[in-house]
Amino acid sequence: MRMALVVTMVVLLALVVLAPVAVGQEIDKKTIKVTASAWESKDKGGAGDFPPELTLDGKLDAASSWRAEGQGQWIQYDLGEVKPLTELKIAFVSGDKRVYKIDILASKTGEEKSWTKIDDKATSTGKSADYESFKVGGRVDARYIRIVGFGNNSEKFPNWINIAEVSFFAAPPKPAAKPPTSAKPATSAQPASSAQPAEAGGK
Ligand SMILES: [Ca+2]
Repeated sequence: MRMALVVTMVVLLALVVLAPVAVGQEIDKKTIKVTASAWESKDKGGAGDFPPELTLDGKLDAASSWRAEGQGQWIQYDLGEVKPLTELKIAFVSGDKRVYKIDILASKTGEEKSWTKIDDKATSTGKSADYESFKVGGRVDARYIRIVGFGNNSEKFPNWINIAEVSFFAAPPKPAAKPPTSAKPATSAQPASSAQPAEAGGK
């Protein structure tokens, strides 16, 4: 009897511990706009065209990437509105062979002085060409995200930033607000959830 109880407790505990923690929901890439400081293109003598839009097409292969040469080249995303970002995932070209160095910055307005660095000289693992996760200090409210490249450790192309794909994740939306159709008195007063403290502010 007692054994059964223990087993039950262990199973319940495991269920609680293993329950997936919702980091965030992926933002639909079709709603994101992107631009960049520069990119490799045929008309500038490049091997092909690698504009920033190729980081939002869902394809991780090298042919579908943004590529730019030089320290400090950047790619910038506009999420359309300020969103509570929880995570970024970046897939680098030859990410299983190269360690890339990047800064990640966030802004609510995109204005020059509004940028906050949320990752300072972060590095990719050099072990995966798949998505790699970059935390954003727990959570950061941002509309614009800029990734700045500072080269990689390859011998042939150390000055390049080559990103195959980027995905953005935001905290789930708050419980749906009642549609403003009903003229009933507002019995469901605004829950205290709108007063979330910025507990996990970007550091
Ligand atoms: Ca791509």
